[in-house]
Amino acid sequence: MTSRPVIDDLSSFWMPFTANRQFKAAPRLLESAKGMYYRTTDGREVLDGSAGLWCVNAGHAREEIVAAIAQQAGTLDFAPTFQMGHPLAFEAAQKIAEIMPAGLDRVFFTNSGSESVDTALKIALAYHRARGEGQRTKLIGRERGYHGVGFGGISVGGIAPNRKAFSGQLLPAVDHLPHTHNLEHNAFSKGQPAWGAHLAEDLERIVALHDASTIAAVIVEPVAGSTGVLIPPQGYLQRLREICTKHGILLIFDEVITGFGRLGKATASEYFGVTPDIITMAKAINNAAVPMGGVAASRTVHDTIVNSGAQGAIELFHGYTYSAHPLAAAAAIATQDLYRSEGLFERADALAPKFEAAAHALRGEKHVKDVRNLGLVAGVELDSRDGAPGARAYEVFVKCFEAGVLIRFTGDILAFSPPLIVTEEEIARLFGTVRDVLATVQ
Ligand code: PXG
Ligand code: PLP
Repeated sequence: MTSRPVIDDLSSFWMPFTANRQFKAAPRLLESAKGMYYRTTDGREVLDGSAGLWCVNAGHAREEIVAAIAQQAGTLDFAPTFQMGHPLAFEAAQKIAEIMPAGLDRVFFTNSGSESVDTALKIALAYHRARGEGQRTKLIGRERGYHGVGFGGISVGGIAPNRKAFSGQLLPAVDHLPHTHNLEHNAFSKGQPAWGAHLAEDLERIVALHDASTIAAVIVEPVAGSTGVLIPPQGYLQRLREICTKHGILLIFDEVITGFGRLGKATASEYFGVTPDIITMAKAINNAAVPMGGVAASRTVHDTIVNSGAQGAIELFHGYTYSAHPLAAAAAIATQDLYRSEGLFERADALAPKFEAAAHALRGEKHVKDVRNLGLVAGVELDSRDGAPGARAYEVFVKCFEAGVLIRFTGDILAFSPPLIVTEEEIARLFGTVRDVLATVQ
C-alpha cells in the first residue's frame, strides 16, 4: 500500500463538533484501522473503545464488507431510486426488516442519522394527514435528547448548545419531556435504574396542555447516547408506549446508536420489549463503511400513507439522491450477514455482565461520581472542575489516546461503546487505562 505524506496544513477542513483551533494546534490523526484497533499517522496502535463514533459494531475493515463494496463499485456505482431501482436496495431493506420488531418491516433509506430523524418526523406528519387528522402536527422530544443536527432533529432534541445559535428558527410546534437523569436516586445503577418510571407521566401533562388532537409523535432515544449515556428507568418506556397508544400519538424510537447489537439485541425495542411505530437507524446499519441510515415504519404507518394517494401518484414527497446507494446497500447486506454468521448480537449480550463489572470497578476512583451501563455501552460521570465544565473529561480523553485507547466524552461524562468483537482482555485494558489516567488527572 502506498502511504501518503502527512499533510501539514490542516486549515481547509472545517471540522464537525470540534474545537478547531485547539485540535489543529495538536492534531490526532488516524491512518488505518483493522478489527479492534486504529493506527495513527505516527504509527501507534489505538484500541477502539468507542466503535468509531458508536458505529463500527463488527470491527474495522472487515474483509467481507470491504469485498462487497469493492465488487459493487466496479459493477454498479450508482443507480437512481426515484422511479427506478436496483436489486440490492430491496435486498438490504428486506434484511433489515427481518430483524426489526414484528410489524416494522417497511424501510426508507437515508444517508445519516440526522436524515433518518427528519424522515421519521415527516412520515409522522404525513401519516396523520393521510388519515384525515392533519391538525396533528406537534412533535414531542425530550430534554437532553440528541436527534442529529437537521432543523427537525435540533428542534425535538434537548441539548442546549446544539440549539442555541439557531434558536430563532427551530420548528415551532414542539414540546419536551423531562430527561430521566437523577444521581440522587440512581447513582451507580447497574443496568436499568429502579427509580424514575413516573417521569413518563409527564407526557400526560403535555397531552393535556396541547390536546392529543394536535400531537403527531413522541421521539426519544431508548438509551440516550450522545448526552452521556442515560439508561431508561425500569418501566419508563413501557409507560410512554401506553400513553402514546391511548392518545393516538406515534412513538418513534431513535435507534441510531442502540440499533444493531449495542444492547445485545438487534434493536433496543426488542431488548426492552417495547415496540414503537417508527424506528430510526444509521451508523452500524452497514458498520459505517459507507454513509447510510434508515427508517423502519410499521405496516400501519406505511400502508396508510401509501394507500392514500391515487394510483400513479407519488405517495410521499421525500427522498435523497443517495437513498439506498448501491455501495451503502452492498455494505449493509454484507454487514447484516456478518452480524448473523458471527452471532455478534449474542456475543454482545454474553459479554455485557463482564463489561458491566469492568465499568463499575471504576467506582471509588478519583473524580468518579457515577457509573452506568447497559449492554455494551457505559457512561462514567466525573465531577467537573470549578468553572471549567468538560475540561477534566477532555484531559482524560487526550491522555487515554496517548496511552493507546480511544474513548468518547461529552461534558464531563466518559462514554464507552466498543465494537461487539471486543475481547475480555480488551475490556480490561480499556477500563484499566482509564483508571490509570484518572489517577494522574487533577
Ligand atoms: N440520533 C441519534 C440517537 C444519534 O446518536 C443521530 C441521530 C445523528 O446521526 P448522524 O449520522 O447524522 O450523526 C445520532 C448521532 C457522540 C456522537 O459521540 C453521537 C452521534 C454522532 C456523533 C457523535 O456522542 N450520534
Ligand atoms: N440541493 C440541490 C440544488 C439539489 O439539486 C439537490 C438534489 O438534487 C439537493 C440539494 C439535495 O441533495 P440530496 O438528494 O443528496 O440530499
